[in-house]
Amino acid sequence: MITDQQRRSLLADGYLGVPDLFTPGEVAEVAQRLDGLFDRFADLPRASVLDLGGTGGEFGAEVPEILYPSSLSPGLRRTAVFQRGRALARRVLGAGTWFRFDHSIRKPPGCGYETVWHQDRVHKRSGLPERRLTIWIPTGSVGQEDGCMRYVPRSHLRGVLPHEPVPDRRGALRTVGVADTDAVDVPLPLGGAAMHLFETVHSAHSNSGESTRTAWILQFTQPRTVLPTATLLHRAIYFGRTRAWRGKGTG
Ligand SMILES: O=C(O)CCC(=O)C(=O)O
Repeated sequence: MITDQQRRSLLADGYLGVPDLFTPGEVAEVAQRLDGLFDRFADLPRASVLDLGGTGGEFGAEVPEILYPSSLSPGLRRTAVFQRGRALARRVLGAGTWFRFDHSIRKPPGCGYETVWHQDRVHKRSGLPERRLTIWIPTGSVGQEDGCMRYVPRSHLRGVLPHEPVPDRRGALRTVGVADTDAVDVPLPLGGAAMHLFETVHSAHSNSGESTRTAWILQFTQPRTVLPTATLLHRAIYFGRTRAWRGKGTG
């Protein structure tokens, strides 16, 4: 768990790196489940997969992303990593905090794509006032060369900033005018996690290393509000499209 001082630092700077949130065994359980999904990436429901690489690249080979992996492999929500992540989010955001979304992004060795600068709030569908905490959990140690996260300190205090589409990148929206020199890298050992707030400007490095970089990313929100019709509809369509796959014994 995090200390009072770490909580204050997260709320003041908009991000926090914690080196020792989980044991290697706890992370290994998550890694095994995510690997099982990435191994079957081509067979996953269309609604569950994206590729964040170049528009001309081979889908699934560049920067594969799985949406709601814990719906496809429900055992993920029973892991110590999920339980502790949720407890941490409640400690940071307070009562009424609930799990909103998870995804997993993989960068194969030599992946030349950085995750572009952005604020998560820009991708928000509803106009509801809410606070969110993202917990980014790598399945191995990560340094700059492997694709660790980086943050612009205190950028969450600047409101929603202008974003622009990125030519030749699938679906990417980039915060306008961020300089790399504004940023702080957050390398992590195995068992560590990086976390940030909804408005914090962040990105992740490309993976010039020799290991596959996989991260499980959990988003928690507060307060728990009635979801708007469009969001409910979107979720219903997603869960409808993935129902058949969920029955295939992924635990
Ligand atoms: O894992 C990555 O490359 C980036 C993750 C990220 O930016 C996010 O979850 O908002």
